[in-house]
Amino acid sequence: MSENIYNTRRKKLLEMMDDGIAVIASAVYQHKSNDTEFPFRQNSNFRYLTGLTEADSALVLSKKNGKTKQILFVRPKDPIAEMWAGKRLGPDKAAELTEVDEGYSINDLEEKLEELLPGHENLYVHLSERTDIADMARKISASLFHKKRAQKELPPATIKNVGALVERMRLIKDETEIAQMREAMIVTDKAHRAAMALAKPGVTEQEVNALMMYLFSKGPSQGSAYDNIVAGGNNACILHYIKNDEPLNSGDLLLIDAGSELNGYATDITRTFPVSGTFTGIQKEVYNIILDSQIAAIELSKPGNNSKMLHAKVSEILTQGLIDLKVLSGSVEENIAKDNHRKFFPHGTGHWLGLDVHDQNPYLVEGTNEPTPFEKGVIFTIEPGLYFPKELDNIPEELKGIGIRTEDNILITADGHENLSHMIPKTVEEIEEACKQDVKDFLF
Ligand SMILES: [Mn+2]
Repeated sequence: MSENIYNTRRKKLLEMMDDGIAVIASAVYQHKSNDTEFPFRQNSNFRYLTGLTEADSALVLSKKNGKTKQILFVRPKDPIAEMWAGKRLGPDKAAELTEVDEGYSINDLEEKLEELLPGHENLYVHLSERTDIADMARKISASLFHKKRAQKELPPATIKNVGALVERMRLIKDETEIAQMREAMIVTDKAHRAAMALAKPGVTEQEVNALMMYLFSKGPSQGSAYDNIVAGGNNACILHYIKNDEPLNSGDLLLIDAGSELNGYATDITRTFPVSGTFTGIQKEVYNIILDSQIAAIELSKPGNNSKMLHAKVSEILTQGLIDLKVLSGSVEENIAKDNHRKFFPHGTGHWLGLDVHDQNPYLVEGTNEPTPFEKGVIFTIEPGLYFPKELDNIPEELKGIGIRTEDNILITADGHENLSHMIPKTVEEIEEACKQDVKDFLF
């Protein structure tokens, strides 16, 4: 039997660790009200290292005198609790499934840590997630200094961030991870096409969102990776507009930023298209400026390059566009030097993508101010946009109420890139064609 991928990842993490003990906690249920909870989402680092989606669990990895041990703590079997809230694996089954050395009840974590901590130089915890677990481990470590039995083997005296190590591993996606994202992208493509087919004057943002949620949930994806943005007209100028409750108007554009999620892996796609199916002259002009900048950034996506280079290229093309549109005057260089373009392009060009929609991977080379160079297996978004809110003074009247963004998901390959979302309509012609499709084609 081949070793499971999660075991391979844990072994790699153990190799990266100095002598020490790591405690990596799962997510816990978040209380909503009375006896109900918010939808559960597993902690991404814990999922990456175990594949488990159970709440209230912890992984402990020990590396001491050249020997390693992997221990998993999960909720114990409990027939009554399971009758209400679903099956639990239990410690034995969870240990077997994940190929760790030992499995225990999560109720024993504190007691076991007292036994396990002595003799390790470093305590690895996450410094910003499940800080209750980090605090607990640190307190146990401190109390052990005062106990007699700790005289021979001292508890760890140094705290290190395990998140930094796991998140560096997560930067490079392996084939299983890429496969999840490819599959999710098929659904995301379908949902964006369905939205283009459904949208017309009088239909609401809410209805378009509902259709996309239906398709994301129907599968094989398992819902949306983040709160969908379905923003008609001027609403597109609110970058994180998630109210999605207004009617769509003739002559307006509709900006949709929405992606499905599969087994925790996110897709993150934005398309902007005309509500009535045809771009106006000025909409087309702005759209193509953004598209040109995006295509230029995609072309720069290859090993060795970095996000800063892409952002510089996008900023240059968008700023030239703003000059052509008579929004800015002067040269590209002086406008960029004064950050004048930031008023209309206030966000970054993209972000890492993976188990989290804004994947927790390092943006800088450790200990430097240098951007992380692209290498085979990294995945990120490229999402330039321009926004001209109605409320803005001193811009041409015809631009007011236009907000456009185009976003694709890019995988770096050995000698270039692959656009994972290449199939989703993007040029003016492709979009106008997709708007003509019958929405019934997407329903069942
Ligand atoms: Mn994005």
